[in-house]
Amino acid sequence: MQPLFRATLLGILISLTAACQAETDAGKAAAPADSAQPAAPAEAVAKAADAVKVENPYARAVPPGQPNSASFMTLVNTADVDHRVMSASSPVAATVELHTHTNNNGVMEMRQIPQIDIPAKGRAELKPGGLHIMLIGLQQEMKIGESAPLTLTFEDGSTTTVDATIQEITPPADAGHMGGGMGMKH
Ligand SMILES: [Cu+2]
Repeated sequence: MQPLFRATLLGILISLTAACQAETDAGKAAAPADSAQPAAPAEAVAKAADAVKVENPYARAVPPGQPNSASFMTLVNTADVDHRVMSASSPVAATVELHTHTNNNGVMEMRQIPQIDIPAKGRAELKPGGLHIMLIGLQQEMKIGESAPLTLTFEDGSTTTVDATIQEITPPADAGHMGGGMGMKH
């Protein structure tokens, strides 16, 4: 009885090992390349909108009749990968564009840019005289103390909506032509 029992046990062990091996092989064969690394898919499905935090969103108060304003904020990327803001929209303006300022032979000029990059574990500062979100063709007054909803769309299509506090913003002292440019050029 004893030898038979031992033989049976050994048989079970062998078949278990074999089954285990077969399962592993099957698993390997069936697994697509991307599930071979468990961490990768989790990273890939993390939305840009969840990874990028918006700090202190605000917008420039403008007198009635002014056609344009601008919004500013700090974008903080908490992820290990770069993210990008591709566009923005707001019910307060007919057109919303991503802009930056460039110094063109001593004259500060605004121009539209295709995207705002937020490096991995880094930040992008949108501030007067630099990167900003241009609100063109205001649909309502931009009154101090009120707020303007602003939706950012990232490279993966995910979105974040923030309320930009409307504040009085004086142009930087060294802005030169910029103060006029902000109001007149767009
Ligand atoms: Cu602008």
